[in-house]
Amino acid sequence: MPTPTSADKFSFGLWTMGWTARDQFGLATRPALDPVESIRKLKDLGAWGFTFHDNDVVPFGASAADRDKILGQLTDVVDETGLVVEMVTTDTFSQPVFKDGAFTSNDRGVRRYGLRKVLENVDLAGELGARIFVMWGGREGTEYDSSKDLHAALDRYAEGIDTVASYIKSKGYALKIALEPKPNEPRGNIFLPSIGHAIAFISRLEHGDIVGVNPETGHEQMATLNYTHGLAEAIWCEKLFHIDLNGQHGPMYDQDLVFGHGDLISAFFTVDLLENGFPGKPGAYEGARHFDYKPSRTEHVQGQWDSAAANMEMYLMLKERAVAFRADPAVQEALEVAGVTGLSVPTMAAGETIEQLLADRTAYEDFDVDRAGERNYGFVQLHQLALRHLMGFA
Ligand code: 3MF
Ligand code: MG
Ligand code: MG
Ligand code: MG
Repeated sequence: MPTPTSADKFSFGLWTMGWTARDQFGLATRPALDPVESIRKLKDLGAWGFTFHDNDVVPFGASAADRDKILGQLTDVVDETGLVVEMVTTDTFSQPVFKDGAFTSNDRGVRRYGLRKVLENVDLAGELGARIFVMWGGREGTEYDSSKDLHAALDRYAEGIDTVASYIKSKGYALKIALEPKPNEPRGNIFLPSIGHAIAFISRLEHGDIVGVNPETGHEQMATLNYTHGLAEAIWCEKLFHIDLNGQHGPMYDQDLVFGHGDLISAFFTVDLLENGFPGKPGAYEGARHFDYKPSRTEHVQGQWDSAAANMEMYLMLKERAVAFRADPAVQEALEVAGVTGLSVPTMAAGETIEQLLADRTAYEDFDVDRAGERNYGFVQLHQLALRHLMGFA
């Protein structure tokens, strides 16, 4: 089995394997893990970095003295292990105060409080040298459309993000914001439900230059969207700043399974895209391979760590297969036959004008549409080759 090293840039949220498995219907099934011990354990397993919400390490409402003590312990273990704090995020969803959102709450006092909580955490992220500040607005949304002025909600959301971005710039932190889309859960409908919605929103911001996205596998799949396509568009827009990898079985609750334990074929093509898809192109993703999963409620401490290791193993096994897939001469030939390689040839000739295209009879009047309609693209055979590689039969 391939084993992870820091060069693989694997990273975990402390809330992931640390989840005590309290859910809608049941109590916690295991004790909370000590963040300091978790960081040591992640290092032993071969991870490169870790991430956290403010309240994963500092309890909500802790005194300044307690906060400083806890953060001191955190920086000590960072020095000891050499693990990288690559991303920091703020919890604006757990506490009752945020039940109608933080930046888009109908209550202006809550909005101002939410903004202050986030700005405090930006300072922490900046001081710890994190490069990415994820914002998942899990409570920004509605159950009932009558409850929200939707235009004003988007104005307030943009105002909030722009305020945070302008604060980052004014402080000179090397931080970029990554918005995390999710269609629903815990709200009935969450604002910025998909990668595409988030990218369109970012284009309307004043400080959108330092704002991108943090797409999560399961979040897109809950909305029946293709995660790999979403990543590709985010890269193409030069907006893929971070990723949350995990597993999901189609449109149901947010399962947060181990990466590859949901839709394995989709996971294969996600890894193929990340490893082989855009090397050297503008926006190519070089950040952490970050996992946002949950050990299932049936697991106790051993299962928590086994599942963390499984994420990295899945990624590396898929990477090995994706690299072999691309290197296989039979695959290269099938890609040619299928026209995959030909898609990078511009449709218009170099320097060709629209007038010249309109005058080109071979493009239209004399084009053999019947013959083109009879082309066998061979996509099924190409996919079969991919699956042979995925299943180890190539
Ligand atoms: C919820 C999530 C969140 C975000 C996190 C920011 C608790 O479905 O995915 O995890 O990822 O808040 O990173
Ligand atoms: Mg999630
Ligand atoms: Mg999830
Ligand atoms: Mg997530």
